[in-house]
Amino acid sequence: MSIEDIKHDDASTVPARRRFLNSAALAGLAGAGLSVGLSACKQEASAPAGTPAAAPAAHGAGEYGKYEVPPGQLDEYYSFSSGGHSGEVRIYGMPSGRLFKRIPVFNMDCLVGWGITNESKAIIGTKPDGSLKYHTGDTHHVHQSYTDGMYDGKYMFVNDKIHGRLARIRMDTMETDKIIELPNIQGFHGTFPDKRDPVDEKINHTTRVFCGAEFSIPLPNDGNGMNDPTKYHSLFTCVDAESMEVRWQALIDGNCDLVATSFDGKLAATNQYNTEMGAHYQDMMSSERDACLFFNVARIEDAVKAGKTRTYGSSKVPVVDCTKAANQDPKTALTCYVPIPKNPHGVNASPDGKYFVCSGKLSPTATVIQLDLVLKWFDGDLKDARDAVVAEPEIGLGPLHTGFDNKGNAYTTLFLDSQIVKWNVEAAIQSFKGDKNAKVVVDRVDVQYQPGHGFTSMGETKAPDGKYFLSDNKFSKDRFLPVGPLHPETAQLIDISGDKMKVVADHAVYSEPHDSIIVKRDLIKTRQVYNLDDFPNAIKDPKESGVERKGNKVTVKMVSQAPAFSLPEFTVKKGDEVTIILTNLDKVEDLTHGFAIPKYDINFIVNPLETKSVTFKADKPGVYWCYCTNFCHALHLEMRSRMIVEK
Ligand code: RUQ
Ligand code: CUA
Ligand code: CA
Repeated sequence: MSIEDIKHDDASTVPARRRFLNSAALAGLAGAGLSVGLSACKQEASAPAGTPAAAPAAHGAGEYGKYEVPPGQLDEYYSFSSGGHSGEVRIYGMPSGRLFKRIPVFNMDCLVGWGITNESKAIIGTKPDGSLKYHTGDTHHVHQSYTDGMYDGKYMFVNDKIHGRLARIRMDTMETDKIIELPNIQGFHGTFPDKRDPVDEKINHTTRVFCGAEFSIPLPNDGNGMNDPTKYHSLFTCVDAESMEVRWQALIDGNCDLVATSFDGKLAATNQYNTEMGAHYQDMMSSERDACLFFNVARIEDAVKAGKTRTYGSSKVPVVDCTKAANQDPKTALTCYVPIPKNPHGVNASPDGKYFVCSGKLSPTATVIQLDLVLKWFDGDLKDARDAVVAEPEIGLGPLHTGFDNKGNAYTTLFLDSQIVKWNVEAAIQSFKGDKNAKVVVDRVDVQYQPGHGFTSMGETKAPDGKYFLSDNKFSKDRFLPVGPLHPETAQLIDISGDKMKVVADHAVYSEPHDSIIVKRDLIKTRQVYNLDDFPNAIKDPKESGVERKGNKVTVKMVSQAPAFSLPEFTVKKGDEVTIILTNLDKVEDLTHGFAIPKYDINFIVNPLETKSVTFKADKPGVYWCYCTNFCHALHLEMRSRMIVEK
């Protein structure tokens, strides 16, 4: 084998680190580094030169077959993933990694007409002139509603970091049904539904959603005091899961980042990386410890009931004071600040309900906080909040997010090490107590490259199944065919069912997923056809079709039944405000029609028995062929209606 062959092999067939993390080894190949190159090469000895190896040779092709889903078979899990600054949510099948659906949330989507139809505009929110208030969004954290500590298939909640909005997706249709904007905050990042009522034991399902604000702003943010640091604050927000109204907000010291909730409903928490309240990143890293901030939900709600609140600016939302200064006595305190090392990221609840785990980010540690000790602090029986920390193992560089299996192990993404580390929670606790023999770190596996988020199958319920970990990596570099400067991200599927973690699939995903959840398919029940009665404006009978005029306001009522719209043509006048209401009377599963109007920038779909409407100004005289955009029938191309706009 010549040096040329070795170089070639190193670049194309050793996917584990390839040239990006190990360019030093490659550069050294011609000289002293040769042995490094050769040992890496040996792994692939059986692969002919130039074979683009999709997998390390340690596992044969046959073995990978078991992670594939053959044609016609269904996946075992849904994976619901945030879409980052695409503003959407995505649904994948697992383990296949097949993309099933993109749910528009804060973005516009001309396939379904999200942001185009009147109904979707009303959900997204409009300005007084009827145009959309925002066109952008940044989704990070997707979580489902719970009943009895398990996903109940009812709702999914997702944040918009850019404009501070919370959206709800109903799981039966997998469509966004509510969006609200949180007052008094910026940088709404982590979000988590509660799992049980903190007061009423009988309510064993999600009733609240907690939201953490990452950026501090002057309160109120009205142009006053913009350079006065004492005016800057972050708030933690509680939203009612049913009404989607903000119940209360909590004024805190420092910032919020991600959010976790306890299985007993009593505690919600957020990790804080900026307890310094710095405005520049240097200031945000100045102290050795930041905090995990715990909220005593029942006490906060008592304070709200007792009227111990204030408001800011034009917002009517009651704000309780959860700062340290106002909460000196643990017995009455609303919050508990547990100190943890430098700029933590991520806080995750262990499935046994006992612990929250925070990752160090700038510290190579994970911090295990025992929840009953936090409650003990709130009772005045634990001297120092830091004593609620029961383990702080060194696990590697740049720890971010943690998932759990069903055997007491935690899996943490290590951004800087570009690895997933598997560690045992009880062993970490024993080691913290001084047991030198406790084996904390169980396994490590390289991922490609730099994982941000990671999660296990069913990992955020009380019953994780210990089968898969998905590593959502922040860089894909050379893992896929090049597609120009914007690379896809890599979602890597890791089999965690055995002692050793095994990377078993690379899935390319469009930028930029953050958090996801992996949910067993039998927990999700969708419907395939709408109910006509769900839509107050439904046109239930083709005979109701026609054009109604009131002054210059014109309503066009139409139905679709493959392969025709009920109005082959309709006439309006220049200057009319036209509302088209379209009901799809086809009730066959998967029989969706589209409706596009050339030059009027309109396109939307109607699913079986669904009704949608659009409103626009008929400002251009002429003939406009409205046509069905969604393939529906052998005569799909013939499915049209002629809009005549008279001068
Ligand atoms: S969190 S910055 Cu939303 Cu790890 Cu992705
Ligand atoms: Cu209806 Cu295509
Ligand atoms: Ca800090």
